[in-house]
Amino acid sequence: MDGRDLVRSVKVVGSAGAAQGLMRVRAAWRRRRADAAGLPARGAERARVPGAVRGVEPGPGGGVVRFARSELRVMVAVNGAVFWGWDGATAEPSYALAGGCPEPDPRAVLEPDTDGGWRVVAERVTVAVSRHGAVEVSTPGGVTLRRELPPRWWEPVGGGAARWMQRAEVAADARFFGLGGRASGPRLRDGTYRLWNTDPGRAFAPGDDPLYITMPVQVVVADAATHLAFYDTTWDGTLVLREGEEGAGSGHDRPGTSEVRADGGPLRCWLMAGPPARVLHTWASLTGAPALPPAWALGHHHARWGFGDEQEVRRIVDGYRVRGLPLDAVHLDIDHYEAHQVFTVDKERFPKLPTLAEDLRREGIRLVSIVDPAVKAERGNAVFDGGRAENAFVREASGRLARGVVWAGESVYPDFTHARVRAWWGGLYAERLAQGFAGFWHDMNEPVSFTAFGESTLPRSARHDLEGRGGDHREAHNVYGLCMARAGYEGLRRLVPQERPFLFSRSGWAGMQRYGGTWSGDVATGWPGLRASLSLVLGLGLCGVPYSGPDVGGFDGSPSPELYLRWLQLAAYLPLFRTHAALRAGRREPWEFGDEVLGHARVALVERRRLLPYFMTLAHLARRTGAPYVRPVWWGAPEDRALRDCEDAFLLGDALLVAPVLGPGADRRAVQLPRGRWYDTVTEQVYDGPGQVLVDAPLSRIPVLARAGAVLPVRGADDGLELEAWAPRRGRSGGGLLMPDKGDGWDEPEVERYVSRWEGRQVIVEREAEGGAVAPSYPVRVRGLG
Ligand code: NBV
Repeated sequence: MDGRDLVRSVKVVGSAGAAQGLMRVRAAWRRRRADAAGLPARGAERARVPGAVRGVEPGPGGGVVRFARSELRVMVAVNGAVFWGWDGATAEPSYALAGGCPEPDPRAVLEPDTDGGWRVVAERVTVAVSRHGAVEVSTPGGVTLRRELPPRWWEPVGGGAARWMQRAEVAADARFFGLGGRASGPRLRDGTYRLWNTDPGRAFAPGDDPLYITMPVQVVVADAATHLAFYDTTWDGTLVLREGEEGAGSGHDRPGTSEVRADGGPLRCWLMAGPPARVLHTWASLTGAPALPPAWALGHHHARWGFGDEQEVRRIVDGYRVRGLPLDAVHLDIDHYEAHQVFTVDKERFPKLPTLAEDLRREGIRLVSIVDPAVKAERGNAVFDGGRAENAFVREASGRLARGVVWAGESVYPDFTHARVRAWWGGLYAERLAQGFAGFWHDMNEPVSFTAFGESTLPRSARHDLEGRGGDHREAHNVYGLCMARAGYEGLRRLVPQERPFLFSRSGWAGMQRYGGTWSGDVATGWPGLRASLSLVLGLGLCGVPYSGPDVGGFDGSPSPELYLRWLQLAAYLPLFRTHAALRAGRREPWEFGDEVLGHARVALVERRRLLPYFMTLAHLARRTGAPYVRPVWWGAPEDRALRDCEDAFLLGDALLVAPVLGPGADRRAVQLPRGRWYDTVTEQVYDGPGQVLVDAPLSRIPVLARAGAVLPVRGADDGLELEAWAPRRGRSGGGLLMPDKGDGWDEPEVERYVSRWEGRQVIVEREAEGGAVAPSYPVRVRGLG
């Protein structure tokens, strides 16, 4: 920490000190009073189960099965996804679904099953409903993927939201993934996972759960197939997972179990099965295609809470330039606001922000602004006054504005679940654009209100519009960040229609990928934090959110030079590649860790820039197919159990396998390889999978392996496109894709398909075209020829 950092942090802590302390105590009491008055008292409850089957009513894609005390709607959609909803629950309204409920599959019909049950037989799945309401989904070959036992409800005798519980069984060999961004994954071990978006309030490590993004989305990988199950309720809940055991008691398998409990909301579920790529494709067709970032957002970003002023930003940018380190974006945190108020600028420290932005833009560097949802509740604050005139802020049940406390002091919160409020908020980004910002970083949108005790968010009784349906924060909390992202995204689409919005958000929910990405949040500096970073990116990708990344170096404290370097080397292969740290944390510029680290960091940064066309192609593929850029190593072979249990490596697209170093002192590491031949991309040494191999991992680099036959687009020496091809095995062929992208805008590039094959003693790369293969129009470099 330098002298100026110290002064700044003392100022912040000092000002946060007494005044904020008092505010937080008041806010905590206010919250408690609001809920005491505004929430229905939890009185006596009546338990209920569906009871016995009474009859059916066939309908499109399935139908309704009636039970003594409930009814179950089952529908198989044309995209192969299965929907079921109890108590009359329909697929809509839903914050997750993109284009509404998909069309039912006309070929799927409800027919009687044995034992008085019913079943729907479709092309890819069979859904059997037992006469007491168990729902079993199996493959066409008859292997059970998931068996949901009859649910249970607890209804308040005096009326109100019913709690419910649904227990499911999966294969004994199954592994669980997903549930949003979890620090302890990617494989979710036995335990209880809460479904309530939460700012942990400090830098988090793998033990911290829940975090900013929770989703009732689980990806289950088993020998028979992979499936994704989504319980579409936004209410607070928990998921208890327990892996099964093969040959457990007297040789019988014990199935894996998932038990979901929710405090309310509809009991409804979507399930899609198949190979991982198809599962994610179906999920994206249901919840929306991931937003396509502009090309610059796939480069390197440097952020900092507490840049101080314009001079310091320029000093850092110069630091990158003079050392030949690629830089594509600089992020300004809340300290560039006037007194921490959103949509303002501290004119003393940033007197000419638009000029700074323009100067940076000339060097190819974009400015990104943090955007916090809370608005300082003070007359004269234009956003507050404007929002009041719009009746935009969340109110308590009493009708008073719901006030919380954030950096700027007592604040109010826009109700992003209201279309009119979203439109108003989206318009405010005009001010940011006029300041020269090109991208947006949504923070504190769980949403956070600092509090002396109790939960640091809005009162549960606070009222929300919920798209006109009306409800309270119990239902709106988990989608607050999602709806804020929608407001920002749609605002930017209106304000700059010719550009792709770049937005990433700390909190969110199923479907958030439609509006942008996310980042790790305040990951703790330390080796466990580094591991958590990868867990988050992998888990979110499997939940349909392909663009994310950690704070390189960790959010707090000071990483050792080795840790910093290993973090940077990993993040160079993650979609969001951003260095960031807290106000009082140590420096994070690559030159602050000595010459050796600087040299190796340069290699990682330059390599990332070289891979940009590949990243851009992966971004397009994510949008078209739902496949995340960063995939677990089991992606192509979920039946390989050793891969399923491998958590310390990942596939970047089809071509690369990245094996980061996640602990100190390594100079080699073990890598679990999928089937096929792999080349170390630096030494070109050959490894054959499947199986475990030891590879070199000197401080200078992390192992990155290329798949034999792969063709990937990269940036050549003269900045033009080049194709890098890795020799296929003799007698085999390979290939790869390129989506030529203009960097921004809405042109739909055509997919270019390349094939690699041996011809005599040469490896040839050709482009597939109508009427036969043609020579590529880019230079080709073949590697791995030994
Ligand atoms: O805006 C300040 C920080 C930000 O740097 C960080 O990335 C966010 O996750 N923000 C949280 C609020 C303060 C956290 C202590």
